[in-house]
Amino acid sequence: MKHTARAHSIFCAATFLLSLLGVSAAAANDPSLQTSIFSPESAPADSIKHLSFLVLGISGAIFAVVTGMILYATVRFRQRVNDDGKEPAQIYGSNPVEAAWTIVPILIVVVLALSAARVIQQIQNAPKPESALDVVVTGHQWWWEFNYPKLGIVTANELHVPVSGLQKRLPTFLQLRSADVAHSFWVPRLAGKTDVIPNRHNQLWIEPQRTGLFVGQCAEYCGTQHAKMLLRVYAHTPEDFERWVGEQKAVQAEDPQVAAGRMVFERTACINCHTLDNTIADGRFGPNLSHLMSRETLGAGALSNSPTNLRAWIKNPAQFKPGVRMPAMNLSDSDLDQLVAFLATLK
Ligand code: HEC
Ligand SMILES: [Cu+2]
Repeated sequence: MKHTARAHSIFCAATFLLSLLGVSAAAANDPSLQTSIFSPESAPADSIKHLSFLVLGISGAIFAVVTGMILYATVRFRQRVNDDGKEPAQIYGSNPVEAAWTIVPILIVVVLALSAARVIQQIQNAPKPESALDVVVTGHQWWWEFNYPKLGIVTANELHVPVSGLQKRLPTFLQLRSADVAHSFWVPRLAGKTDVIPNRHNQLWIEPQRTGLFVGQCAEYCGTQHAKMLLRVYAHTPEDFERWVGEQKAVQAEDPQVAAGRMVFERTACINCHTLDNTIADGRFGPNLSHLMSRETLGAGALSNSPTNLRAWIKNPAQFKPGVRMPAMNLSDSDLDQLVAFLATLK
């Protein structure tokens, strides 16, 4: 019994430490879901890792010295059987000792502050190359809008960017805005977290060096569904990125087979909150639904995207995100089927 209890507490402590590092059980199975700041894949995240090693090194050394001295004192000066009960020698005021424990900590703090300031400066003032991609990111309760102004693309929750090469740098510069409350944009393997604040434009840049999926989340409590305000960043080869851009810009031909579903969409309040190319829908309150099916998730990562899940979402979004800003529209089953058949064609 004792053994299992101890094994259990060791396990708990280990999971706790791992969770501090952002390594969850899911991440162990799927490396693309890893969010550790210790495995950076982009320049700003890399500088942050180096800085954190320095900070952890210095604090680790302080920890070792302090703990060592406490342990030494506890053992060396513990009460013994033949204790004479007298007070030890009382020593007051040693100038060298006072000076040492004032100056040394000041030096340590100065070193930490200056190294942090240098990294912050390097990241914030990094020159923006001509080739950089611009994206305006808007945080909403509880989803992300990604607007590529030069490309004329608006999408949600899943950011697509090219990887940067050694010959040609292709960083992505994100301008962060908020439509409502304070949020925070954080993809740990790509860059440090940056607050998204109403009436303020913050900037952040990422420069992934390899293709793949990098996950993140809103890192500032922003209301009930803050935990389901997830982020996905897909880094593509420049060719694949161009292909994605082409697909997003392509105008969808009207499919007569789903005309009924299209009618349901256009005569329902969906159009007040959502934009959809080629329809009268131009709402800005919810995600842009053009090319909806090119996304892997719905509701900012609340569920994976498939016609079945899409139907369940529209029927009652609050079952996946209680308090969500999209109401259940109480459509009849046949309307719902037609609507989903139509939305499923938005590739
Ligand atoms: C009052 C505004 C409003 C109305 C009306 C509305 N929606 Fe939404 N919708 C939203 C908001 C806000 C979200 C984002 C929810 C979230 O992720 O937290 C959303 C999300 C969605 C999503 C998921 C998109 C994504 O990429 O994650 C779909 C699909 C969708 N709505 C379809 C519809 C359809 C179809 C209708 C009409 C039957 C409709 N909505 C009506 C506001 C609305
Ligand atoms: Cu948020």
